[in-house]
Formats: sequence, C-alpha cells, structure tokens
Amino acid sequence: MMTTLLIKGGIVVNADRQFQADVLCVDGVIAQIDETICAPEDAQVIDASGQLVMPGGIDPHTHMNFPFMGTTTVDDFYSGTSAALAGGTTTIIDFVIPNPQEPLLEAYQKWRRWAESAVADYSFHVAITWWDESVRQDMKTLVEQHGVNSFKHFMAYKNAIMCDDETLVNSFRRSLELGAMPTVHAENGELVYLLQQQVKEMGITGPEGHPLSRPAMVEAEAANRAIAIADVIGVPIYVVHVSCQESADAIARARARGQRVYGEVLAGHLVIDDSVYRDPDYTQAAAHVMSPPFRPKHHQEALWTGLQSGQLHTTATDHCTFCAAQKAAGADDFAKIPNGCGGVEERMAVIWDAGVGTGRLTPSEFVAITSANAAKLFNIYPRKGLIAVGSDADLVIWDPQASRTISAKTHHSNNDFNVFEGRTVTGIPSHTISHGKVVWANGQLHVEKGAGHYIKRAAFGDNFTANATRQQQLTPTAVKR
Ligand code: DUC
Ligand code: ZN
Ligand code: ZN
Ligand code: ZN
Repeated sequence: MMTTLLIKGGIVVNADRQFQADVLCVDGVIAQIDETICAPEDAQVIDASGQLVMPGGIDPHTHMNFPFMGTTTVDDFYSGTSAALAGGTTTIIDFVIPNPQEPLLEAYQKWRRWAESAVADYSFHVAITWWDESVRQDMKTLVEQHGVNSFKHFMAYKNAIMCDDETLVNSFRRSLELGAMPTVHAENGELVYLLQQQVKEMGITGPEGHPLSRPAMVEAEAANRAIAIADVIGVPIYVVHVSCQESADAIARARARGQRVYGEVLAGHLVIDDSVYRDPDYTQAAAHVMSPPFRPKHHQEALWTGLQSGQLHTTATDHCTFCAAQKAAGADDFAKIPNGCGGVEERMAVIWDAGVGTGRLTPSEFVAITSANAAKLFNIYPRKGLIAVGSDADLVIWDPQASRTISAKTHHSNNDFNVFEGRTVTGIPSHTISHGKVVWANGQLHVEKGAGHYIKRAAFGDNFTANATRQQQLTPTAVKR
C-alpha cells in the first residue's frame, strides 16, 4: 500500500542551509520539496508551522542486546530503537562484538538475528577482538557481501575483548585494503588494569574508584597510539567517545598535520561531570559507571569547542543500559560494575538544549553533528542525513519552544535509571518519521516490531587514505651500493 505524508509549513534544516518548504514523502522516500505542495488525495498531513524539519538523528554508537561483563543490557533492539525514535533518532549503528576466537561471520549473523525486532533502521560496525587468517578473510566477506564498512577496536578490556598492537596493525592494514574505516575505543587497557589493582590496594572499592582507574592520560595514550598507527599505515581513523581535552588535542594535532582523523563525542560527556561518582548512594554512583568515565568539568568545554570548530565530528550515546540489580554486581569491587549508560532517547534534545539553546551551535551545525556527519563518515549519505528528493523519509519535526523534563519514569528504555534524570530540555521532537511513517507523535509511539531495516554501507573507494602526500614521504628508496 502507498503511504503518502505531507509535512506543511515547517522550516527544513539541512547541514548546509535552512529554508521554508513543504516536504512530501511517498512510500518511504522524500518525493518532493517545494515552497507549497498541495496535499495529494489520501495523504496524511502534518502542520509543522513554527517547527523545524530535520533529518532524523543517526546515533553511530549504541549497544543493544549486548552480552557484556557477565550480563546483558536491559535494552534489546526493540526497546532501544523505540527509545531512539521517541527522541528523534531514526538510525543507529550498533556493534557486533565477537568473543575472542569466535568466528566473525557467526557473531555477525547472531547480532543480525537479535536486531530483527528493531523498529528503526540499523547498521553494524564489527569489532576485531582477535586475529588469524580467518578474521582477515571474514573482514572481506563482511565488507563485500554484508555492507559492513567499519571495524571497531577496543584498546581496553584486558583479558576480554582488548586488541593488542599486533591485532591493531593487522586489522588497520586490512581495513585500508578493503576500504573500511577503522574505529577505536581509546583507553590503554594495560594501564587500566594496573590502576584498578592500585586503587583497590588503597582501600577504594566503591564507584569512586572507577574514574581513578581510567584517568584522561590513559585515554590520551591510546588515542595518540591509534592515530600514530593509522598514520604509518595510511588509513583514516575514527575515535569513538572522545571524552577529554587530551584526546581532542591529539585529534586536532593529527588533523593539523593533514591526517584524516575523526572524533565522536557522547551527549553524556558534554553535560555530566565526574562528581556523580562521589554520590554517597551506591546505586546513583554505579549507574554512571561507563568507560571512558565522566570527566572533571573543564573537559566539557574542550568537547564543545571541538564540535564547534569541526575538529570533532559526530555525537553518539554509547547507549548500553544496565539496571540497578545488574550494577549491584560491583558492590564490593568497582571493576565488576557492568560498564554502560543510556541516552539514545535523550541525545538530540540534550545537545539541542545545551548546544543550540546556548548559542554554541546553529541548527544546521546541530544537524551536522547529530546526523549528516555520521552519514558521510559511514558512507550512507545522502540516503540518510539529508532532506532531499530521493533520500529516505527519516525525519524529525522539532519543536524548538517545547520543553520536557527527562525521567526514567517516562523514558522508553527498559532501564530503571536515566543519567539525565531531572534535566529540563527545551527543544524536543513533536514527530518522528521513519520510512515515511509517523512513529512518534505528541508523546505517543506508533511502532511495529521488526519494521526497521538493516542498512548496508558500501566500502570506501580509491581516495580512501589517511594522507596521500604523507604516505609518499614514507615510501623508501633503496640506497645503491
Ligand atoms: N563502554 C561502556 O561503558 N560500555 C560498553 C562498552 C564501552 O566501551
Ligand atoms: Zn567504548
Ligand atoms: Zn561502546
Ligand atoms: Zn529504512
């Protein structure tokens, strides 16, 4: 059946410009954008006057249904993508994370099955957690047959999913050959392990030990190392959840030398600081345990200026939800608290409120960092991340005047906690449209289990290189003797 939706009277905001226009969506695709469009027969019409019409958000970093640290996240793909849509995010890029020795393709198929309940579009980065010839082969199959164009490397989580340098080097080289973007969780896992033991020897076993074991320098070391490895190999690199000034500086320095390095910032790191770990209530403090941890306040300014200046590119959430009962596993040892916090529903409104609402960002810059840049960096632009004829009709109608107060009592995640609890945000979605269908309107979800599509992402082409001139400098010439 044809579905026709006309959005009338709003201001279309793309990353490059904004203009007043009506938007007609037919069968899941944007069919027409014009100053005035007359409603076709049978069209559903939304009056968007006084509101902004933006590309639906893309959260390039979530973990739904993730088995991690002895338990599994409370959000599966159904609840997690429902929450996403309620917050204006219409696409997530989640992670396939094989256990060491687990064949990549088996892990990938497992995650694809788990994601069949998704109500919004989704895609997968695949983590490289171990190395042998089969991994090399499976990376090719994933790129060429399954639309995976990015691989993730955890530089932390020793004795679990951590990559050593040998695996990083092998995988970065393979990524370059295949035209796939290597991404890193930058924390030195060896140092985290050492500091966890030292902090516990000092008698600190509560959640306040978590940030002490993962200071900014631990992140910066890994960010610098990953960037250097990528530079030598000649492959671009994307650093996930940049949380501190030192990592942001490492990225800016590399970019100033001409290297292609990209940085992602989490909504939580922009507005929450490390005082949460000193809350006397264990449940409150443990609920904020994620890695990298929330940082002393001054780091937030570095993240904002990175986004404003274009040195940092995307925003995400690392949505990875564990409830109070799961967080209780670390009551006697902070290192056993399952790492992760939510945010997939709150990201857009929190960043609008703290970014556009304060004058740090324009609405177009907001679209860039919440949608368009992720679409470009992961090669799904302009299908996603743009309001244009032929693009997917994944849209958010944004009411810049409306406010709401965030609470676990009203959010759509299965979690019993919300790290943004009590925060009142101005600027929220009145409608979310996924595939030309209204899936969120005036506080109500209208979702259909399994309606989300798996999004294949093509490999990058011939100009996929960290920096061609620098690679030429590295090309050796034998000395004739
Ligand atoms: N950090 C988290 O807090 N959770 C999931 C994995 C990660 O890197
Ligand atoms: Zn991570
Ligand atoms: Zn993550
Ligand atoms: Zn779709």
